[in-house]
Amino acid sequence: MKNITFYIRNITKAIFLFVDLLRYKLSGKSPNEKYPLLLNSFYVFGGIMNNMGTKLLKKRKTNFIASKGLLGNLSSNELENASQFLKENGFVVLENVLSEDLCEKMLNLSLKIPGSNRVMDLGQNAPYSGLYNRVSPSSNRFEYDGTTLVNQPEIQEILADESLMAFAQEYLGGSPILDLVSMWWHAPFKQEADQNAAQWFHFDMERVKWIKFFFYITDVDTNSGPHTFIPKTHRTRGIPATLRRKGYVRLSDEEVSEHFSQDSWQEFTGKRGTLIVEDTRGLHKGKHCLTGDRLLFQLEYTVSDYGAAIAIPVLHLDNASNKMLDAIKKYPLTYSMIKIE
Ligand SMILES: O=C(O)CCC(=O)C(=O)O
Ligand SMILES: [Fe+2]
Repeated sequence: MKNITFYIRNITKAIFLFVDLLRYKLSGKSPNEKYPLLLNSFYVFGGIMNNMGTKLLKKRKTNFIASKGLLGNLSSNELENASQFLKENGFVVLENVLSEDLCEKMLNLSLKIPGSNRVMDLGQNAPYSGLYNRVSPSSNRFEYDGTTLVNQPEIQEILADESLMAFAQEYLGGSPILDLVSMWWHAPFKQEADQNAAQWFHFDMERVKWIKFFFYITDVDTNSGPHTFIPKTHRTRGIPATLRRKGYVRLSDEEVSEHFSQDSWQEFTGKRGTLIVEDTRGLHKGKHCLTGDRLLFQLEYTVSDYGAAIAIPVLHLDNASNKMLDAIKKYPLTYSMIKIE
């Protein structure tokens, strides 16, 4: 009886979500207040409503040139294999995507632009905004905001890259919209994994469908905070219901290992310039850092801006490189979640 009421209640919520997705498709307006229904439907149905929402909201594909840019060294066969691997496993690793020179420039940039501390669980550190102190970090995670980043020419090199858009589109099945630009340090401020710093396992769920590009800007070994993913958990019901139904929370290694043995966790060590493309609907974390540190740059592309409210980055035209300006002119939908002024 309890079970029947549970399903009736949640199927009703799924219907409300469907109506809201339809309303959004017709009006193009996302007031976001129905977003908790998307979360709820994921806990209960494990991605079925995300798949439906994707079909409904995805935009017609754009003609990108897949060989133009950072992934241009890969043959079309290699790109296809990488894409297939990503669909099957939820991640794919591509090495030497960023040049040494660009990584060095981004590393230097990270020490010149302001950012802020992620406040730790239990408030173990004080909030801080300013330049990063690599010698004496004051948080497990120090991060830069979207507006600061999109105005930097080094970052625009990556934002305007057509081969990344083509790769994202192949995965998403519709034209990609750039919806997150971020960069952060992992540092051994405290030796334990911090939940607030995304160092415990979790799934992301801000959109119906999205794909993340994680670029390592420093060399990453097992102690310096490698990104970690559990293969195939991005699939529909890939995360067991017992874990999903805990809600939008962080999960300890112990509870995750009851369902997925530690041997199956993919810990990505790699040289700077390495790119991990990942569907973070699957279980993942940034393993906490014990020694050294890690600088990571992240892009997210989505099929639709339906979902959680986020801060929209502002790009000042005076700061835009020619390549960036061309890309904005050519692909306005891709940059529709950046305010350009
Ligand atoms: O730092 C990482 O490797 C993962 C971060 C993450 O999962 C998040 O910010 O949601
Ligand atoms: Fe995450």
